[in-house]
Amino acid sequence: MAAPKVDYSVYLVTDSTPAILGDADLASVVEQSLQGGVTIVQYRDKHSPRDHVVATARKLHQITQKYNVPFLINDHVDVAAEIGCEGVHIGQDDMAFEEAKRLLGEGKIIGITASSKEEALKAASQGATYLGIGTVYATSTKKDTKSIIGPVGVSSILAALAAEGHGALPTVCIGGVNASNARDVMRQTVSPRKTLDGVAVVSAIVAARDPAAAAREIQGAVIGAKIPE
Ligand code: TZP
Ligand code: MG
Repeated sequence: MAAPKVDYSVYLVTDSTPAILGDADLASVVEQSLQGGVTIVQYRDKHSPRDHVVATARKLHQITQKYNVPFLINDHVDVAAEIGCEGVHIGQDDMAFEEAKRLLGEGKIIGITASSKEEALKAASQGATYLGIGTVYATSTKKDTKSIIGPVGVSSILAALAAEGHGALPTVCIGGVNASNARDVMRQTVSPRKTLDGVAVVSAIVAARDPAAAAREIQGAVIGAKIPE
């Protein structure tokens, strides 16, 4: 069975570090963001032991299911297979795509990070469900970002995808996106025959005083940018 149709407009990527989450409760932040209109959630946890990741993933998955929103796990493909969530997001240095597909089985979402045309085209031809393109703007959330490619870099990756027959592959951009620049990034990255499907956001929602309001504002900006004026 093919993976179901997904709305990538407002893609929340979580962060449990004190610098971003502060003393807030992650499950509560995720639920508030869903109330504000987040359309897909990725649980990203680079530091916790596996048993904590499994327990948190189960808890967050229960919440996203109430909102009928897909729940993905970053890196931990085995945990995604164990809890039966909707998919995973993997980077260029993580588990190979084919191995992730074998572990998860059919019908799951496998997103891949791409920061260059080469990475994007390789991921697309392997059969990635969607691409996370970036880093678009400077961010302090991820320390090892390879390069800041800007809207121009995103746009040229989109153009290359379209030119190679991957115009229908869903794409989001990531890195430094917030309510103030979401509309611009959606607009500025448009390339012939291909636009972004949404924006992926960490700190602008997780570190927000009001995650629901932050998500709502970003949703408004993305939807506004999708409607031609
Ligand atoms: N990949 C590229 S940038 C990034 C990831 C996971 C972090 C983006 O965080 P923020 O807070 O939305 O800038
Ligand atoms: Mg990774």
